[in-house]
Amino acid sequence: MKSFADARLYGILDLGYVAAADAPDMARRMLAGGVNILQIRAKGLLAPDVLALAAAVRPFTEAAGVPLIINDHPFLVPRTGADGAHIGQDDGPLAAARAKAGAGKIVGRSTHSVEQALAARDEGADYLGFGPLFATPTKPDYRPIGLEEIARVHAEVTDRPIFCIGGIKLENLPEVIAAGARRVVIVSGILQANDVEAYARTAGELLRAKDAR
Ligand code: TZP
Ligand code: MG
Repeated sequence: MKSFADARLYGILDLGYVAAADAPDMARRMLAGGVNILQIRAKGLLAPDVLALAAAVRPFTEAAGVPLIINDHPFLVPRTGADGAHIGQDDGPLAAARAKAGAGKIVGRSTHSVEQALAARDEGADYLGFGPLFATPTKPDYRPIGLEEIARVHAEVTDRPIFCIGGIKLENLPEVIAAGARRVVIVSGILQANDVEAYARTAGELLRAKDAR
């Protein structure tokens, strides 16, 4: 598996946008476009269906050397051979998720403020989601953070990868990067692109260009 620390573009296979039957092929296209992490997010599915989906996607992430993360259901991680779990603010202590996911697995947490980011760091999250930066139909009912807090969260949390998320598209990615983001999650932008592979590749290039500066 490629280094998690090098990851810049985090893609989410969100079944709010993709039919389950199309999900493995969508995963293949996202990986061909170079997403560095792939999460399965299937809010409406029961655990057995998430398990089946993870089993179908797993060969693609494995071939690409990309970590497969399961949103919610940390207990599915050892059963599917996934690489980790992602939990939200309402999903209990990180240690409980880590115990279910198993030794050596990645556990990340969604955060919606700098204070939550510090708390997630302190409880040992392997990475943080930080957002939504902008209002987004993928996660309605959340107040957008805006761009100003990006610099502050990176100044305060320096020892954990931070993935900015929420309403990020190719159109606004340059300003998100200019505001201080090094890593991002793009959900609907990638999943609704005419050319998924090209969209992801362009996003990855924009993020890597920042490293070269
Ligand atoms: N957490 C914060 S915003 C968000 C999640 C899961 C959704 C991001 O989706 P999109 O479509 O890239 O705005
Ligand atoms: Mg959750």
